[in-house]
Amino acid sequence: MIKTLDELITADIRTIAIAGHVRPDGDCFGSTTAVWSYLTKNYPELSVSLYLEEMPPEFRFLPGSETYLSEVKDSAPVDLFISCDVSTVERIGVAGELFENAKRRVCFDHHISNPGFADENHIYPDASSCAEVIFNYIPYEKLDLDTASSIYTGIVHDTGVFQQANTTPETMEAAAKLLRKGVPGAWIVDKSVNERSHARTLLFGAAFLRSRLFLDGQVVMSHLCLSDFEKYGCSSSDSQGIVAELRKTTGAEVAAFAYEIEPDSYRVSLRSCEYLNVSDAAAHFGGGGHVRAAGCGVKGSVAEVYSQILAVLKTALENTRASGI
Ligand SMILES: [Mn+2]
Repeated sequence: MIKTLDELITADIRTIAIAGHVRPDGDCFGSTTAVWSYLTKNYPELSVSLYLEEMPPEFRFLPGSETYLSEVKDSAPVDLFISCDVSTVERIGVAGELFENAKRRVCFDHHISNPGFADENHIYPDASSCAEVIFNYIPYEKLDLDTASSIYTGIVHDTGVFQQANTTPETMEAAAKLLRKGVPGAWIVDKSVNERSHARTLLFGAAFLRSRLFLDGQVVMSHLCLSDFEKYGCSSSDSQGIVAELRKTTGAEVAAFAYEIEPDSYRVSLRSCEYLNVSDAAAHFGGGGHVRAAGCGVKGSVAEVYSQILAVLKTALENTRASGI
């Protein structure tokens, strides 16, 4: 097993592709741009391409935001493919075909549901974020400010700004070391987490007004339809953060938030507070994620989505109680 990213760069490697997952989040952007930044600075002789779906404006301060690719233009096999924060092979975003043909495939991740789909898998379910995993593969003395800022961004996003249970002493130690490199921590949080358009504030409001309690208040659930996104001039990625707000509801162990991505096809985000394993619940629908944060796709009308999700959560809550966890 390698200990640093440098050990990946063997003499036979000329071309590298780095990729994150579909519907990228802050950890996906942070971890992939960290690897891209580190490799392009330290190995200028190599051809290093970064593949990402559209990067929203709040992440455009990250390295690579000017040069990333959203489609594969040259499908020649790459010598090394690096996936970051991708939990299953199906979730490799725009660079899927490059993964299939790559000569060597390496995965860095922290998803407990990751089956180890690459040739070499570096999966740490106890790490807060893939960015924290990447931090541990970069020699501290070689860590530059751009790369450090990317890692900090990934950690901030996957921990809900150090508020979630996945924030460990190791996470805080990594964050402290990143700040010592000069990372503008408060600015990154304001720019990429706190700031939002007024349209998005209205979208959040619509979801909050529609939220309801179920199962004796153990579950809080809401949804947004395609028509809502259209009404407020928002895209589905603008709904990120709604489920985390719902989760703050007093008495609710689980928050579920469904948003329509195609007619009668919903993406459902699940968050739990103290004991329910939402990764298992999401797996009922072919999804996955983490113990306290997971997601899945569910087809049907909005009423059907509610009934399917609530049925699985009801059983999961009953089984969890029965096993005394
Ligand atoms: Mn992540």
